[in-house]
Amino acid sequence: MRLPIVHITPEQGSVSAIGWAHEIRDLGGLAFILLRDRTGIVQITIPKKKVSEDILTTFKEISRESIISVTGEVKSVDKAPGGREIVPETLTLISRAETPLPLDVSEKVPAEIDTRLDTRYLDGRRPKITSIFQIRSTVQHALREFFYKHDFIEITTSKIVAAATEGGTELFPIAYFEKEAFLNQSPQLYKQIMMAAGFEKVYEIGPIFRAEEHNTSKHLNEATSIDIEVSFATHEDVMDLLEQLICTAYQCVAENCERQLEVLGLTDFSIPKKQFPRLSYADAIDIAARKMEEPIAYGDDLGTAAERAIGEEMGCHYFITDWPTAIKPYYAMPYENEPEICKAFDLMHPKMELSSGAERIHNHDLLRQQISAKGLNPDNFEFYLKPFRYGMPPHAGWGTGAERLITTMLELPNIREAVLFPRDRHRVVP
Ligand code: AMO
Repeated sequence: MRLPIVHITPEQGSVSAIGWAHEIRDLGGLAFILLRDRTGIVQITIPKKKVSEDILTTFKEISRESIISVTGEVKSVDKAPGGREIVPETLTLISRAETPLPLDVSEKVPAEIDTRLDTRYLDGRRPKITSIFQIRSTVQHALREFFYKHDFIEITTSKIVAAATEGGTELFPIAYFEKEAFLNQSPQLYKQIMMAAGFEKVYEIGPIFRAEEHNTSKHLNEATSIDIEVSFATHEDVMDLLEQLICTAYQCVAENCERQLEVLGLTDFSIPKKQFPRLSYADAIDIAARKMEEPIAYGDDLGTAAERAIGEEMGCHYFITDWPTAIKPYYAMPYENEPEICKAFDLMHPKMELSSGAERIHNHDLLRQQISAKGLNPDNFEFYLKPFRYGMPPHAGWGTGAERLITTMLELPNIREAVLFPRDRHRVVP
């Protein structure tokens, strides 16, 4: 196996290293190449009078971002990155990069996000970008470990479906032989069916597709949803689980990604404190009405301006609970004594919504009624409704946007920064 650059030390004597030519400097009698891999940078120092003709010929052919390999003695040098340099005994050009480069990897020349997304193959070489996705990988690992420890079963449900879950709009139709089909908006119906199937605790981390027209810094047309569903649980139970999970994800990043956080300039990275405040929807509306210029009233959805106003006041992660039944999906359980309010919640970061969830209706007739009340045809939901007739346990769950979790955790200016190949209103390539 090759030696990652971060592990090269002067004590090793002779080493071989391989990576990208990050910077090339020719000072006449002396030349330098900064050799980079995803772990770091090491300096190759070429004293022209002391190295072979072959090395000098190869040096002339190397362009920035070419792949090169080197063997040679490692020496301590104070001024070089990591305090060491390699004086080459051999130098090989393995894969030459054309010039000019479509993007400056060294970040000396700033680039627009569109250019960066078009050239992820270069953008991804930037330490900041690598760090974002290393942290995302750490978070997903932490989530899976958390679910495994809490006895969840990981499920994978179909993304090709015949029915809408979150209402009748925002679906991408697809050509599916002679049938009408869509890309799934949420695993909602399937995770509930698995409660009927007796799985008790399930989770899925997978894609969701939303044909939302708006092109904003927090919406994607293809996002990753972290979904759970738990039998014999209330909305309170799954809210507790959610805040525990968020804290665990932050904790895991703090413990394992110190270098990446430093690269991103997040030296004051802090772990959210439990218990997150629980604010009722009615109180949330009061705050928004007080702080916002535009009018807002009980029964309105919370738009971006309202979310910002309330988030500013709260200043930390918080839940909005007890939503009007009329503005939450049909599957949310209404309070028995006050059915115009339901046991639904949103988890909010001061900047945006992270999750939605609810205790669900487990009574077949009530669910049918709520589907009709939303103007949907219950006959189209027969595959979903039928399981409610054969012993459906009470259950609750939530869905959390993975990209929003990363965007808020790393204070990224745009959700697209948390996705390798974002899909938005204008972008389907690459
Ligand atoms: P909801 O529609 O609120 O709830 O989605 C849950 C979470 O998914 C993320 N999300 C998005 N992220 C980026 N771009 C989008 N277009 C987008 N749409 C959603 C958000 C959001 O909070 N079935 C319910 C969940 C449940 O009750 O279990 C649902 O899908 O972070």
